[in-house]
Amino acid sequence: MNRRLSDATMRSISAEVARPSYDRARTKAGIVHLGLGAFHRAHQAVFVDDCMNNGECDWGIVGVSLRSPETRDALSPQDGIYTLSVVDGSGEKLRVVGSILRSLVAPENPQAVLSELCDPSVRIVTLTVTEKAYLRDAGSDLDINHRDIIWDSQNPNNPRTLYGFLVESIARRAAGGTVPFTVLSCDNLPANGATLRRLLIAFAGLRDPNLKRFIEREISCPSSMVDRIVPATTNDDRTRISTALGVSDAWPVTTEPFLQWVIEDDFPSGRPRWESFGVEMVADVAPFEDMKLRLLNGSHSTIAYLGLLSGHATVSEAFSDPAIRAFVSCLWGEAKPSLPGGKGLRLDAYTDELTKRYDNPALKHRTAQIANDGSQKLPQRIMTTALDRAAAGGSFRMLMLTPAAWIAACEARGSTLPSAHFTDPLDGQLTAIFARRLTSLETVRSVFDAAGFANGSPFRQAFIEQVATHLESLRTNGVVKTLKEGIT
Ligand code: CS2
Repeated sequence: MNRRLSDATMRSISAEVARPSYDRARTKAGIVHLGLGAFHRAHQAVFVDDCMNNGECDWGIVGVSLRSPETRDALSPQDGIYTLSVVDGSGEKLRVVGSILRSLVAPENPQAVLSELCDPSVRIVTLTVTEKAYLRDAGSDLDINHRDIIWDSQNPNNPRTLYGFLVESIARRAAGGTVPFTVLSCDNLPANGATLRRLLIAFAGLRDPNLKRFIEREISCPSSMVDRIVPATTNDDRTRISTALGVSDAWPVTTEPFLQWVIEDDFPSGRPRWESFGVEMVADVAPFEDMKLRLLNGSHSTIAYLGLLSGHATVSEAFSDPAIRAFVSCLWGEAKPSLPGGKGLRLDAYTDELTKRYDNPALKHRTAQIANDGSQKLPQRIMTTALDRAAAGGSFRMLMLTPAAWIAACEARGSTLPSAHFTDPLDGQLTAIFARRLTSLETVRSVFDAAGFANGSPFRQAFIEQVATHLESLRTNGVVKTLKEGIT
């Protein structure tokens, strides 16, 4: 199939496929998005497409990849449009999304990105850059010794990091009398807006105290909780979806029906009417964020590592393993008392729904995909939950099985798992630790040191001992026996 999906061919695709009702030639960009991955295209871009379908056509998106050109290379010949495929046991629904107007690759042309960010029509910058792009040190402050942070603080016109781009464009807009944009983090970090703001201010302080004060005074960074499970697109997805369309789509995205976005309503320069399409605009996102990070993401990482150790390639496969399923239920039992509940947050209903979502047989969400970057994810998914439980005198035994499974899965790479099956920013240090063939206790202590887990907490030693007990069991008895003993 040679004809590509594009503005021109969109008219000829199967009538069953939904598509933009607005004229894309008459749209304008109001949002710049940093981190143009599949998640953004199955989540924020869909809500914006809803708003554009409803007549709000000046909120189009300029998508920016901070690293690789693949998404831009796939989308540009298609005029930025792509297919969203929503799957569950009952079938597949296709929709062409038109909200991404153009895409850029930051390392190829940082000036073009700065110029989009300085466009007065742009009033919001959204981000899905993943945990590690926030460049935090072990104490969660800005890693001022990171080479890209040093570069960006000395080369404002040629940035590499999200901070370099944001701070330079904020400065240029201020100098030109353009209203500031709102910066909306959509990453899985606790208090993502406040965290981003703190790091942004720290970076600005490296450049100029006046700029730092300007950001403190003028820049709004609302927090948000985003939720939708979006597996990486496969070639099977490309072929199946292109066949259904009758034209070829080089990068469709496949996802589940579930979709949630909760946003702190603080947009001084305006925003789309997202609330018309199910977005919850609230005063405080924290309870939603904690619930999602601790119950969804915490169990997701757990299923990923236990699944990998048990030979399961996808979440639905791992979750139908009775030992893993029973363990996850106990893990939720241990995590829930750390959450407030109430205020419409019904924790049992939430985990019942999660059970259904994980069971979705049509979603081929690879355990190896979720396993990436564990050292960056476990602090907010597992450690803070355990710290809260410990401080309240509660149990953290189940929770500590997740870091043990993470360490065991990292250790298994190159033997029972392929060597680059998943990756982590700490891989260099982890490989060196494993090469020393240490006892479980020494291994866990070294990994906690490297990752900064529970740093400064009075419970750190108890955590290390509990993780070591689980790791020893995983090493000698395997997953099934460890889980059985872990939940009795
Ligand atoms: C997952 C998340 O890959 C991962 O780490 O846990 O991407 C998860 O699928 C989303 O947060 C769901 O909203």
